[in-house]
Amino acid sequence: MTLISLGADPLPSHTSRLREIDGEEVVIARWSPLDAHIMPHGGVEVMKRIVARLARTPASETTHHLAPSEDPHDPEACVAGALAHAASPLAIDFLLDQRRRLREGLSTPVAPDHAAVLRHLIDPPLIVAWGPPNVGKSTLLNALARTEISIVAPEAGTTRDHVGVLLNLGGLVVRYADTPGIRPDADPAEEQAIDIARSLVSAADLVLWCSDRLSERPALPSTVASIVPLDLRSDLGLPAKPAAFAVSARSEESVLALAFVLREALVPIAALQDPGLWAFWNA
Ligand SMILES: Nc1nc2c(ncn2[C@@H]2O[C@H](COP(=O)(O)OP(=O)(O)O)[C@@H](O)[C@H]2O)c(=O)[nH]1
Ligand SMILES: [Mg+2]
Repeated sequence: MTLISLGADPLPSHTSRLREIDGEEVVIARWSPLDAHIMPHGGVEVMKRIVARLARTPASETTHHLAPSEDPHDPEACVAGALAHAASPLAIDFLLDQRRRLREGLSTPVAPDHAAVLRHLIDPPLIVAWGPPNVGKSTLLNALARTEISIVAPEAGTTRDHVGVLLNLGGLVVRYADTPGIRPDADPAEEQAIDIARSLVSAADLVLWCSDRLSERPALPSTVASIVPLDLRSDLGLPAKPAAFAVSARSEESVLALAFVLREALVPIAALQDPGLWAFWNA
């Protein structure tokens, strides 16, 4: 999202609408006769294209990323700031509704466990795949990125704390880090990669604990916030005692089902449907 000066645009102040700019659907909210926020539903690449397109018009970009919580005494400004840099499309409606709740004087807060996970709408949570080599971890990432779930910003350095690939899992943008897997005869370069993987696991919001029908799930190197055990390459068969979510990269249906499970594990629908006030500026 970006804040721009639009010049002579007919959209009245304090209104918003859906528009198409170069084939991309965007929400435009006009705050004053000269300024508007543009919220593309795509990722960073889409935003870059829109900014480039606007550069060829009388509009000028005035700033990126209003910092949230700039003034905790002005919750509406905090919501506008969070809207400006929220990573997930799912955040837009939820944050806009917070504004309505503020205006209606609602003071009942969202449940504390919901408040914690809703933070993921603004700052993409980290998913790390951990498991032995050759069970299909990298292929799974490719499969996730090739379905309706898009890669949002493949190049490094495009967001704060960017690690891995940004994926849009049905409206929730996540950072996804693939890891090489532990090999007993690892060379020094592999050891280094495994050390990095260990530190990623300890920083993860969710670990995909992977194996396939023939392999064991390797011990996790640290405690983690949340774990989803996976049996990968399920089209080749399942373990004798299946106790995990079965996925085959060859089945788009199972990959989409996994995306839903991951989204639900990170930001459950119940949190999105919490009717309370999400006072994240006080957190
Ligand atoms: N049949 C089948 N083969 C797969 C699947 N996923 C990966 N593979 C194959 O398994 C091998 C190892 O996959 P890879 O993603 O490199 O494993 P990683 O080392 O865990 O990242 C490759 O030959 C893949 O083509 C799957 O879902 N089904
Ligand atoms: Mg791999």
